[in-house]
Amino acid sequence: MTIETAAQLRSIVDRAIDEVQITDMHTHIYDAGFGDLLLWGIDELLVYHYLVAETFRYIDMPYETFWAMSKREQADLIWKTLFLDNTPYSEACRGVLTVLHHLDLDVSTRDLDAYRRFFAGMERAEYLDLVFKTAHVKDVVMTNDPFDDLERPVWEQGGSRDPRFKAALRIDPLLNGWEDNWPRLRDFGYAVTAELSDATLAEVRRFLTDWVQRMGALYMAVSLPPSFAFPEASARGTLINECILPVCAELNIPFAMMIGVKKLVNPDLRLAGDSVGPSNVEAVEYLCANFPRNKFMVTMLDRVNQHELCIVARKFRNLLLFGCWWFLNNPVFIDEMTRMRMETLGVSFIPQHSDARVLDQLIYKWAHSREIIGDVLYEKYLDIANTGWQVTEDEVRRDVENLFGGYFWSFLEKKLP
Ligand code: RAT
Ligand code: ZN
Repeated sequence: MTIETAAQLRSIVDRAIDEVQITDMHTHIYDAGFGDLLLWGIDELLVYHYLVAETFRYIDMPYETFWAMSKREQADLIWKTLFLDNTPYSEACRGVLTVLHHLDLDVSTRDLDAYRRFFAGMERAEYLDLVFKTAHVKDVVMTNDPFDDLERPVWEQGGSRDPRFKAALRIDPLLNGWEDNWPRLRDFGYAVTAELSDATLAEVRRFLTDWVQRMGALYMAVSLPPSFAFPEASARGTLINECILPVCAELNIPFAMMIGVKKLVNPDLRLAGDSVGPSNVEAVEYLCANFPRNKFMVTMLDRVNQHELCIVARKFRNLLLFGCWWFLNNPVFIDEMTRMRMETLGVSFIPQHSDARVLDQLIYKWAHSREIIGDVLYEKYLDIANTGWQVTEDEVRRDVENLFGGYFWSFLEKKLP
């Protein structure tokens, strides 16, 4: 192929990537109706748990001293440690700089107070619009936990009203801590007991159905440890089998499993204290094979699981892979995983979600990922162009639309026979 054709292809891909409006299918941000649950601004960006973990690589301060500090003091310390005393090129540090840069703030001044003044002058609703526009995001899926005492009352009073924010019912407390959490279900008005009798299981199904409907949840989701197995003689195994899968099938919504997190290996770090371990892909294979009428969305945290998971997705149309999750949300892994997935699955996967906890993070997570995904896509088109295959601009746009949200929405609509 000629250099001119390659350059033309590059600009078609760049244009499509630049113009696509993204659906971000897994975040931890909330619409303004959730009040203080919506985090934004420079101090929130700095106290992001990814940066807390990195800061403790350099400081000897006792953990309790750090946690006793105000948010502003923590942000000051993190700024000094990671941005001034050291060079901020880790992915999470670079992200803060990308956000400031996209907001037209001058990062060369290193003037934290000036950045604070910029955010203090912003009105929340106006800023929310600006972030969505700058990030090229049209809608996001939240993570919604009815066991959260700050969040539950908002839903009980009518819930999310901003149509850009969609819900996902998160059920970690149910599946990962039945023994501790079943009394809470009883407090919510469901007649359950510790023992998973038929009556209790029926009440759990009623709870799930009520909450999916109340939230308009697009899917149910859980994060799971590396030891996750299925089938399994445990409360979690029984609840998945008897409650989650039947309710998801009945309501035709996917069950999203995020597998591979080792919770609190260092509890002193709090939210930053979780780690990773290789998981058992066979549990996913078993679920897909034995519940063909259920739809599953899966992401795994350990790099070593990614190839096997791609192959399982080739075998089961009821499985949709998504995102480069958490410790894999680094350029090196996004590049590798996107290539591997494109080479094994074509365009039938969701390359990325943001996992943003702070509104502004939508800007950097998507700026960084769009660039990498665009580069990989261009190379893939180039490879087939070298055989003489001509890809049209409309086809490039179709693929990009699918990768950045279209495929997610069609999977939600899919009805399996
Ligand atoms: O990426 C994160 O911020 C993690 O702390 C988790 O929230 C993870 O993404 C999850 O959804 O469990
Ligand atoms: Zn998450």
